[in-house]
Amino acid sequence: METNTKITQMIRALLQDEGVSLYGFADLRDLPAEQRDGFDYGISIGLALDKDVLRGIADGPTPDYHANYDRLNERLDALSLLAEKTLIEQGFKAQANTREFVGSGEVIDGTKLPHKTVATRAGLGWIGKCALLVTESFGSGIRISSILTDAPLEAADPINTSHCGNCQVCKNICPAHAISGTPWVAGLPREQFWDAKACRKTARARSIEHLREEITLCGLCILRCPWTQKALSASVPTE
Ligand code: B12
Repeated sequence: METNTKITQMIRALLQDEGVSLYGFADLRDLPAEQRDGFDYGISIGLALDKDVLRGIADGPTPDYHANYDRLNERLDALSLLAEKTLIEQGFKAQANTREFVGSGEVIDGTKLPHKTVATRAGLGWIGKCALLVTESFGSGIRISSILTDAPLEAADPINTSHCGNCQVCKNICPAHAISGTPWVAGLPREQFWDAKACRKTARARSIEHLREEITLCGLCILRCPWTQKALSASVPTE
């Protein structure tokens, strides 16, 4: 089907009006149809973490970090549902991959179509050695969500290789030793370069110690990433 400039422009205008920090359109047809629920296209949206809140987590997750985390999650779900509604009103099929629909990190260990996959397919960034999406504008200091659709959006070129180079900062500071240092390429299984169990265990311990709460917050790999540091020192407005 021909890409449709009209719907692409409409969604662009919607997301810009809503003040989304980062967004992109992905052609998902290279992925197995089952993994993408039969949808050919995806929209990746991102909201930057608050800079001051992020600067404050060097010694451990803070109540402000938890509050920012929750607020951005709520907003990402609302924006995903708004984009879904707009696409359906224009006669297309759409599915907002909200936390309610795909689950959240507190209860599951993985989803069949991670938001990060839609983000790299949309050219928003690469996967860092810490297994997070790293972007040029915000580093990994960004929370993301995704919407699937059959609207033939004008998709970006995907990013398939790491831009981390020889940097080992996240590996050296990760309190869970979850990061092997192996650079990501598209398709490399998570387990071959990053230990989710170690991350979850240590993040939980740090959250209990600093927040007295049974949640999975740490964020040191986000804060210390040189790309995040570059964004923190730049004058790019956050949400
Ligand atoms: C389950 C989960 C967890 C689990 C497991 C994490 C994991 N990486 O799997 C635990 C509890 C450990 C966890 C921890 C954290 N999480 Co968490 N988590 C999730 C959740 C709900 C599902 C992730 C999933 O499906 N994992 C399965 C594996 C296989 O996929 P993945 O690692 O996420 O992504 C891989 C694919 O995208 C693949 N990939 C990328 N491009 C392509 C292209 C192709 C062709 C292919 C084949 C593959 C591929 O490479 C990625 C790396 O392995 C997502 C939200 C979502 N629905 O996506 C949030 C999410 C990944 N978490 C997030 C965050 C911020 C964290 C923490 C930093 C928490 C904190 N704030 O302190 C830590 C650190 C996580 C880390 N370093 O990745 C953010 C990441 C944002 C970003 N910039 O990347 C997300 C996206 C939530 C959000 N709304 O923003 N989390």
